[in-house]
Amino acid sequence: MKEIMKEFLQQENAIIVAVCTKKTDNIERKTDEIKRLSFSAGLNVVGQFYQIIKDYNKSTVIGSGKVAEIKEYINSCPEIIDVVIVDYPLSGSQMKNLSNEFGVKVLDRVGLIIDIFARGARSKEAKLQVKLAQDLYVLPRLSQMQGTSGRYGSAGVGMRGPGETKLELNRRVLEKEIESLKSQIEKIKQQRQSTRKERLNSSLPKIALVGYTNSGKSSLLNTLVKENIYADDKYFATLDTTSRKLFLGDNQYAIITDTVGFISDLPHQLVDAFSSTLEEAVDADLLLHVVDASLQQNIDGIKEYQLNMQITNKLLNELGATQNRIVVLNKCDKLEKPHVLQENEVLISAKTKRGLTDLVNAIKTKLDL
Ligand SMILES: Nc1nc2c(ncn2[C@@H]2O[C@H](COP(=O)(O)OP(=O)(O)OP(=O)(O)O)[C@@H](O)[C@H]2O)c(=O)[nH]1
Ligand SMILES: [Mg+2]
Repeated sequence: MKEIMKEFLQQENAIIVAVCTKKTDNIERKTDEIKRLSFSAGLNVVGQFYQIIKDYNKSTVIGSGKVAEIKEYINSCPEIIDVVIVDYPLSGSQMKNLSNEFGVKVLDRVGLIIDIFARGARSKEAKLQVKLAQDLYVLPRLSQMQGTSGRYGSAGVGMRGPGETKLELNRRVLEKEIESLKSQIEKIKQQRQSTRKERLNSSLPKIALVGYTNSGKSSLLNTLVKENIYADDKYFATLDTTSRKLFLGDNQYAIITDTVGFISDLPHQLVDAFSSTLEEAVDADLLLHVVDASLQQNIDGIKEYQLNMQITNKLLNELGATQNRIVVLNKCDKLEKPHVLQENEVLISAKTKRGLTDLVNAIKTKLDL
């Protein structure tokens, strides 16, 4: 009966395990974020656990007591559990050990984020980049994943998208595929650079929308250019770069670009694979750093939206983005208390359109128009 129900629903059931290693880690935020990531990967979260790690267990990361507790839950749960998501980077052997203990597939945060990207990739370039990220993720784990009694061999979370068949491959073939993907991506990059030159020649100033995932970048672009680009209440709704012409009044225009969102611990495989897209996106005259200002929860002395800003700034620095920026505090319609604006900040709502005139004026000032 359980099997019939599951086949009917076609949604995988997951258990999530939040792992805190630092005093500063906030369990609630970690749990909430891994839950949202799981939801964005189409998973049905049926159980949640957490562990604060002091003495790190080399073979399973989480302690044996916690492993036993989760195992017990899986065995007694009326639902069939398909996957356990551990919010910690796992090596191949740790994945294998945990998977053998639980009797189900085990995925870490990196694998989960790559899976969300794999589900969402639409353009040829995004698909190649995701496939490269998947291959880079699987390569050091290949033998262990193959050795886990076929648990990773089937479809489902962690196995979907452009890289579906890779577990049948041997190491050498996978390495060759990685080289081929890199050269295909490089070719597309060169093509992009020549169209970029054409765009630069058009001499319009360039603006890039950057920020934490789900902050409202695509919604803002839609509001500004009156379009209907995909925006959704889930993580990583946008994976492709979209550019539009933005009217700033008085016969003045700019090119505005929306791109993939950031998150804490964005897998380096994804940053590497998407580097050309990310670099191009942030290579603008002006950055609009979009922030979900409604995330007001206090996390160890700092508000959640400020923490997201710090994470975005760190990633921007790593990408070498140093240019002018405006901090766009979005979702002000959800704010309960008035916000005291700092220098370079604009308060808006992409939903209700509040503050848009202030934003356009700030853009014009920064661009010297
Ligand atoms: N209340 C409110 N919701 C908003 C506002 N702007 C965006 N949202 C909602 O926030 C969610 C995320 O919006 P997106 O525009 O997809 O966010 P994004 O930054 O493009 O996200 P990714 O592409 O996933 O990185 C959607 O459900 C939007 O409807 C706003 O001003 N107010
Ligand atoms: Mg988006």
